Amino acid sequence: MGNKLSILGVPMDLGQMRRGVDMGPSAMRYAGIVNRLKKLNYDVEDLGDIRAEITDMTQNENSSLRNLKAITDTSTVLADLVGSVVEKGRFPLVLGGDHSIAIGTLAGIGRYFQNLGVIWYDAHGDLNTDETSPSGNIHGMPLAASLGFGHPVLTEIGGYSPKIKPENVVIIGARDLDEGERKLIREKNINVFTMHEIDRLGMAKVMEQTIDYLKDRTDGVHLSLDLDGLDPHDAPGVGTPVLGGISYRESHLAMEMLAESRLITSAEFVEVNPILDERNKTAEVAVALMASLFGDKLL
Ligand code: B3U
Ligand code: MN
Ligand code: MN
Repeated sequence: MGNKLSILGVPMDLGQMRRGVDMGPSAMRYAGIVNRLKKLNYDVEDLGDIRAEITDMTQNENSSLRNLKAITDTSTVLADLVGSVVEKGRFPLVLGGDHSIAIGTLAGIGRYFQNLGVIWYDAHGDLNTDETSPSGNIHGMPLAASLGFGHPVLTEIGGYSPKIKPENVVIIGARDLDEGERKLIREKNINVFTMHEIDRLGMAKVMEQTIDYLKDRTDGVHLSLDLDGLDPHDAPGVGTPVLGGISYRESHLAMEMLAESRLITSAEFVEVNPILDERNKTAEVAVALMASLFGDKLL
């Protein structure tokens, strides 16, 4: 990771049903992300928010892919912008928005790497397709779409597919997987550290194994961090909280170990919903984790 960062906000809330997650980028800015990173001696450029499509959610033309057109249009704009950040030799730091934005982020980054690794830090697998999704919510599909599975309108965003390979993905924190997601994980042999493994091994071992595995086989690693990967006690401001999650402390350790590894080449922090939050706590947690990811240490 160099020392030039570009922050890009994506006020998208159409990938799921709870309004308010479009205010995530503002909440993270309010929690001080720009100054925090400047203090760590980064050259920080805030590109502001992209214009996300807005639509009346009651007008869902397709209940197995809700708001498909609006999400596709926004993802295409996002992919181009993220691509231009990479071209300038800067690190893209994307602030969501719901997790559907990862389709655009990965579409923007994927073409610059032969073997892009992905760390998917999340309570969920986000490995549904329009055929397996129980909800039709696209924020449950971005990892599948980026791997090339699902509806072609989603998998072809950015004009190529797939963006990433199953063997370069590591999911951390999973504890709510749908049947179709489990099947895909088994079929494609996707690496998953569920909460069971995190409890058994401890976060230090989980991150050691993740880093060891990815460092030899990838030429860049994207961190896609869904705040619902954390326990809802630590990150209450998310649309689909799942009990029994990763703690704040474990998450800091994970980010610090990633900083030490110098593997991460792009990142996004998603699903911060200020309307469901307690006094902006979840945005503050997100900002604290970003600071650790970018090398903040006590000593
Ligand atoms: N797997 C479920 C629920 C879900 C996915 N991502 C979130 N929730 N945040 C689905 O709707 O696909
Ligand atoms: Mn997610
Ligand atoms: Mn999630």
